[in-house]
Amino acid sequence: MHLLLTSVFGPFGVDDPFGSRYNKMELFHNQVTREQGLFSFRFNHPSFGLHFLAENVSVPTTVLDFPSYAKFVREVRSGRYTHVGISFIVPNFEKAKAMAEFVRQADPGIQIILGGHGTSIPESRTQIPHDHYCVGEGVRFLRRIFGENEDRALVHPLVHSSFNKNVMGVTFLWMGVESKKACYEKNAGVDFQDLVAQLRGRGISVMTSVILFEEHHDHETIWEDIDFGISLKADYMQFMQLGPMNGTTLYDDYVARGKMLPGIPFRERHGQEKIWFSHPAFSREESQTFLTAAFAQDYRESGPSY
Ligand code: B12
Repeated sequence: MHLLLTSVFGPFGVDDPFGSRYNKMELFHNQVTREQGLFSFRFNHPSFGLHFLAENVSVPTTVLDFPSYAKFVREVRSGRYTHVGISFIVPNFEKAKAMAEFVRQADPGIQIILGGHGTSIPESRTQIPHDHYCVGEGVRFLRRIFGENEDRALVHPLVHSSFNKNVMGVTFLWMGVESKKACYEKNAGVDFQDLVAQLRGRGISVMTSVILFEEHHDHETIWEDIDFGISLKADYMQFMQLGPMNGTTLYDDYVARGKMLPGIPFRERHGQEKIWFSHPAFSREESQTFLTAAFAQDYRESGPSY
């Protein structure tokens, strides 16, 4: 037996049948420093989940980390593999589907295992060919398939930092501030101004995150949250659109209230272009312009992130 674990194929961040130029496979250039022109960071983050899975099963495993389609095809055709595991998130549904269909057609004897957040949508189960379907944690799931001891201790692989491939301790903290209004229980009573300053004072870089197009936002109040986020003076500032995803209470609530817009492809549900639900105060087009304006405002006030 031999397992191939793969994330979805590139290129990313280009307009093609599988993706769009608004959805790059990068943290900073896509969702943090995107309006900072020349100063925008370019980082490549490995598929942690796959390296974690490979480290924790005994069956010989190869990881393809964001391969080209050609490389994926070559690997599947090598004849080495009895199982191919595809990891994907919802916006990459079409890529996972194309990959699984290729495996089926190239060698029907290979067992296909689907995993990752993309398995939370029912369409993955019904439209993507598979033999095994993993929702949630994958180590035990794979150990079960390969007849291994499910309770063996978990080992964390050594994953190099995306920055200079360093191996570091905690030097960076990403904090979900979400909104000035403390709409979420986790943030009630937190003095973010103080918290960010304390962490930075101890040498920890902080990224704060604010969610735009929450229900209480209109054309004025959205700026209160944008300005609040910027005022915290973190090292990095992320703005993300509210994005109802299957399996969440928000999604169920919006479906029940008829707020989900029909016909928006999965590849457009990523949070850095247009919202995919109906908002009382913003059209889809406005959600794109306000998001861009938020990033631009942060750049104007705070300068480049460093
Ligand atoms: C790191 C990260 C990234 C990194 C790297 C992603 C990567 N491939 O590793 C970067 C910055 C590139 C990234 C980008 C994006 N991300 Co991201 N990311 C994360 C984050 C914070 C952690 C992922 C992680 O490594 N977890 C740790 C590992 C161990 O867990 P895991 O990957 O889930 O894997 C476990 C299981 O899922 C399962 N599993 C996974 N794969 C497989 C495969 C098989 C075969 C099996 C059996 C099991 C299995 O087993 C693993 C071990 O238990 C998550 C949030 C979260 N808490 O998970 C969001 C998250 C995955 N990202 C998300 C999104 C939306 C995006 C973007 C679209 C955002 C954007 N607009 O920029 C882009 C993607 C761009 C694109 N072109 O596709 C969403 C996905 C939502 C969904 N329901 O699909 C998440 C859940 C955040 C959120 N709550 O919205 N992301």
